[in-house]
Amino acid sequence: MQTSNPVVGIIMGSDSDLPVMQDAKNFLDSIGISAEVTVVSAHRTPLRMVDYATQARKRGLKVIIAGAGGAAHLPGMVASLTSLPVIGVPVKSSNSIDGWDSVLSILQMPNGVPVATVALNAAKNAGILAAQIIGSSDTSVAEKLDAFKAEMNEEVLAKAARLQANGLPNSFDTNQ
Ligand code: RP5
Repeated sequence: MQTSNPVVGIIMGSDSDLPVMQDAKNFLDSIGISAEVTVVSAHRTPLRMVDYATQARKRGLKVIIAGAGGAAHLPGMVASLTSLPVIGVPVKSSNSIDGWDSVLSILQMPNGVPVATVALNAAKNAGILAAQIIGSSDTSVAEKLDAFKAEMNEEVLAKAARLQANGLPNSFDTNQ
């Protein structure tokens, strides 16, 4: 259930992208950023895409995350229609040859229309980046992101300690 007006719009070309794109929603939920999720297809619902992109700012969205696979034109076309930041998630979908088609379709934008492209299927990173964009002007979000980074740091130190405890040699003694 949505508790406040969404500030991040997560859109995808098909519901078949949802298993990947869910990671963006999950991350944003975990730090209390309200996000909406829907299907918008650049090729199959072009007018819906225009409506979504052109109304996004008025509706209160601050960042759009757009995922698509194959000939993945959704992120770039949405970016062409709004001045909100657009984060693109290339999805290795049923119609992707090998994922490179989605990556290059989203990454290789012309000058003037950037899409912040994350790695193949990396919707969690899209969620983190959206939070960082919001956190650049929202201290409470920035504090949660700092805590998230501190937690990752601790997890890696714990992994290093486990390797050493299992007898692997380690001459690197900083604990940072
Ligand atoms: C793309 O085609 C979608 O983003 C999806 O990744 C892919 C396959 O779509 P479906 O055939 O599963 O609807 O436009």
